[in-house]
Amino acid sequence: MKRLNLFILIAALAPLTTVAHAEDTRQPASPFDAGISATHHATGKIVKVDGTAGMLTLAHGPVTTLNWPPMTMAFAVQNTKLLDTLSKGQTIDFEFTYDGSNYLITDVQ
Ligand SMILES: [Cu+2]
Repeated sequence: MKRLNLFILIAALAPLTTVAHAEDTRQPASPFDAGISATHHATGKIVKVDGTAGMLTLAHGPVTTLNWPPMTMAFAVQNTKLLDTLSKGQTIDFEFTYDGSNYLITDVQ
């Protein structure tokens, strides 16, 4: 019976390993899992504003809809004019989506 319980535990943990791997490569496990048109929400502190590249680097909190832990990463910004209103050290609530190649910020509150 113990052996069976261990097997069930391993089987239950296996999908988590897949999620962790997908997270490492910044690629969704599948379009369905990533919800290509889905909008995700998070809170983050601005680490870098790059107006030239149109990128925002954020130390963001967990993103439950993507099974993401807190991390620091760069996001593309859909409306780059937003970057003029943002500065390093600011904490923002933001929404983003995956456009097929980048995580793209679509709204900042
Ligand atoms: Cu991230």
